[in-house]
Amino acid sequence: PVQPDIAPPEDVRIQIEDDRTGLTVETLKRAFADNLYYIQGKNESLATPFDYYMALAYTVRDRLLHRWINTTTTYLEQDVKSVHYLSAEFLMGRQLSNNLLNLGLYQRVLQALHESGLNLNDLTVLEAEPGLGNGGLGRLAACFLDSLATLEIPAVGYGIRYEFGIFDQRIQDGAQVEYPDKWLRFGNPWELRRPELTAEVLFGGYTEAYQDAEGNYRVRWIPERKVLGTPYDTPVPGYNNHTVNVLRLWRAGASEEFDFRVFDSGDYVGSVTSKIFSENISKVLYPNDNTEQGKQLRLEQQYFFVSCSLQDIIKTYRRNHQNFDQFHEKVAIQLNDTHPSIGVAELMRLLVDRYHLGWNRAWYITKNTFAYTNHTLLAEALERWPVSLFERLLPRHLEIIYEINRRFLDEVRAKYPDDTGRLARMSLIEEGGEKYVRMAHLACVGSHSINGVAALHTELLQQDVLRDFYALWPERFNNKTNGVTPRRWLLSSNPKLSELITEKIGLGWVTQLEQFKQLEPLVDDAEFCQRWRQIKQERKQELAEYILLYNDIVIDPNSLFDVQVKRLHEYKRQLLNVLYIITLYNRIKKNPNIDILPRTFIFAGKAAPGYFIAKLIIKLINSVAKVVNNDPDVRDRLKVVFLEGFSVSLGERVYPAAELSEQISTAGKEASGTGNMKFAMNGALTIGTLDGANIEIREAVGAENFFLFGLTTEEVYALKAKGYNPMDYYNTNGELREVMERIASGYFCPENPHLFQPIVDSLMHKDEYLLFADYQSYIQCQEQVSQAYRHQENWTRMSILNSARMGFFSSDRTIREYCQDIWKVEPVKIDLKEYSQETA
Ligand code: B1N
Repeated sequence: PVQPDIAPPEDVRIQIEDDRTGLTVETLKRAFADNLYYIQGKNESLATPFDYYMALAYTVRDRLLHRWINTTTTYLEQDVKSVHYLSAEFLMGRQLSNNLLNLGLYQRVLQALHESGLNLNDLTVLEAEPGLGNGGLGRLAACFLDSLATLEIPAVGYGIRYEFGIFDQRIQDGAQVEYPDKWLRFGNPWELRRPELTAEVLFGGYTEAYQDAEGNYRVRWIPERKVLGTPYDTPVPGYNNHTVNVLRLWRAGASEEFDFRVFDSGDYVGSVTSKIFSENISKVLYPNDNTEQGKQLRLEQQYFFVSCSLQDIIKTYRRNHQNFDQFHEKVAIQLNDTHPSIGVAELMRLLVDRYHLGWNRAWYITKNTFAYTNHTLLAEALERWPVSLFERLLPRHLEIIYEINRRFLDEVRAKYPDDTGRLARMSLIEEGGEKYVRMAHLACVGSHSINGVAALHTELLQQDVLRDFYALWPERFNNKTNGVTPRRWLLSSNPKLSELITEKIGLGWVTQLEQFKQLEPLVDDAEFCQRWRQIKQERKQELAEYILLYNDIVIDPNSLFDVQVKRLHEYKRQLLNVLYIITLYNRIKKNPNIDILPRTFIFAGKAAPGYFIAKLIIKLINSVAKVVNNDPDVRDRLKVVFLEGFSVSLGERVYPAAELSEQISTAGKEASGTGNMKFAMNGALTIGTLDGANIEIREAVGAENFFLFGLTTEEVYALKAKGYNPMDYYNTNGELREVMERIASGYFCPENPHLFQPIVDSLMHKDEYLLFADYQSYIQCQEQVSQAYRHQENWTRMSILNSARMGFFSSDRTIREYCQDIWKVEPVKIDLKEYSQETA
């Protein structure tokens, strides 16, 4: 709301008002009333707040449409090169506010609603969040779409329209309980169904060789079943321009309402069941972050959306081209991790089997079209599919993968004669016991670019997980440090801070975040610092009210807000944070009068439903909370809060209120992190390890404005190599021992004293993520944090410097780098000339 709305163009202002395009307060009001009546079928005396939300959403969507149509037409007519971002996840967050801000309509809609006696915020919170992703990977895809549209880059996001997104998390009796996410229950006003663009996807069956009329050897795939994919399009407007790109999500359906052969034979139920099988493909998002489940349905999902998307891309390309000669010059496809990497084999199949290109030509086009982003080094997340499953589900693709592998291994053999170890390591097929297809290898071989998501991560890819590929093709590797969009993560979620910043440096930062460095001199401006501090205080106050409402916990808005919000995973070490809380608790129990900085520890995050230890950690956090929050000795100096249902929307409330950002993963495990960037942009200081993008954040904000602790990646490797024994630390650290004894004693769960034994055992006997090794360093670092927080003026100074130096971490910078180095795409200006002519 801080930026002035874009002025309606002259010609729009004078034309006969159109309820679907008009941008004045008057037309907005009329359109809103019209949509309420004709779409929701309500008048003011019947309408619920949700009806008002829907009427407003349609009012906004109407105003997106002519920009959207114009953008599509312009791309087609100018035959531009486009980016196609293939991702199994898009965590878009709510659309209404974002679209209002990007369209420059926020103030006028505020006004129009006000004149109708309504409050915009009351309506925006009614929007169901499309939670079509797990965490960082899915949210990154959403930030990228915002930056692509803002940078006026022709781009399409392709994915799956899951009927159920990431589960709804509720905390019952301290434990996570999962509920289905019925986000489509009341309808989705932002999407347009496009049944005319339905694609067919084939599964199963067998292949056979044949000779065509010219005597060429060809292969035919005789599939066993067919599924239809129908696209649902969501507009993606750029900020303050006329570009509206599209997010195209595929929904699976049966190819025939009834299979008549089965129907005739009397198996009515069987025929309906087969329809349900097809619809299952887009039913639910797999709720694992950074781990693979290896389920057949997941491979079906991947192939389903990739095949639909590639057919769609080819269809669009062929509107302007007779042959495939320029395909890679017009089409860039980014693989968001290996989830869409079956695309390499699918494009080869389409080019060779359907369009009859020769293998070498098809391979050249494929390699120059695809690029691959790796998002994790964790072994348990690397995708591999049993060859037997592939054979059953995608027999033709398996043949193509074997042929790609045969030629690839010839290349390896030519460069490294007699190196059978290397051949086995690099092969697309993992041998020895059950055979697997290695999807990361397929992605590497089939792409001209391979990138990691932070400097350290790319370095480790090159030296470790993909070192053989780096040795063979060093020129394919590059780093693209992640970023986040300042539109959602500052302008929209922290309007008061945005207003203050804009007052001082103007609005340019919204698209040029580097301009934030102009804030640096203001750290010496006492009035500015005081206002900065004041705004943080107001956000803390608001979060305190939220916590009172939802958790029924009273927290002190003057305490240090120490926040760890992210997926629950052992490598992220929420447990290390808990060990510190218990350390403080033990100190208080020993000496109730100890001078301790008041702190509120805020956690949020979902655990994969099948991840036993992660769910037990949630239960431990809540059990510790119950004890700490209610022990009179603590005297409210410590509070522990677990917010249920972490989501994009909840993040929008939490980041602006945070003062300390916990980024405490074991060095070498977190590929990048992106929450770390959202916190720092909003003026939180980081306590963190030298992991992922933390390293670059620390370099940017200055070591003196960052709380560093813990082992480096090299030290982690060295410690593991020499044989890590957690008991070495346990035996020599009294406070650590007392913390573990406190947990093991059943103190936090008297009704079930052995409940947390699995956590105790896993730390004492294995401690895979080196919590004990980093414990002392973390405790000491937290003491430095406490000391620093007592000097409020200097803390505020550090807070401002953190924000001011975050320019690099805008996803606009990341996307500019992808465009220049990988995609070779240029901005395309969209003007609304055509619209003016039509309506003049
Ligand atoms: O991708 C983010 C990074 O900032 C995080 O560090 C990284 O952990 C995250 C399988 C994943 N890596 N891998 C996944 C998600 C779902 C799934 O089924 C793996 N998520 C990340 C953005 O680069």
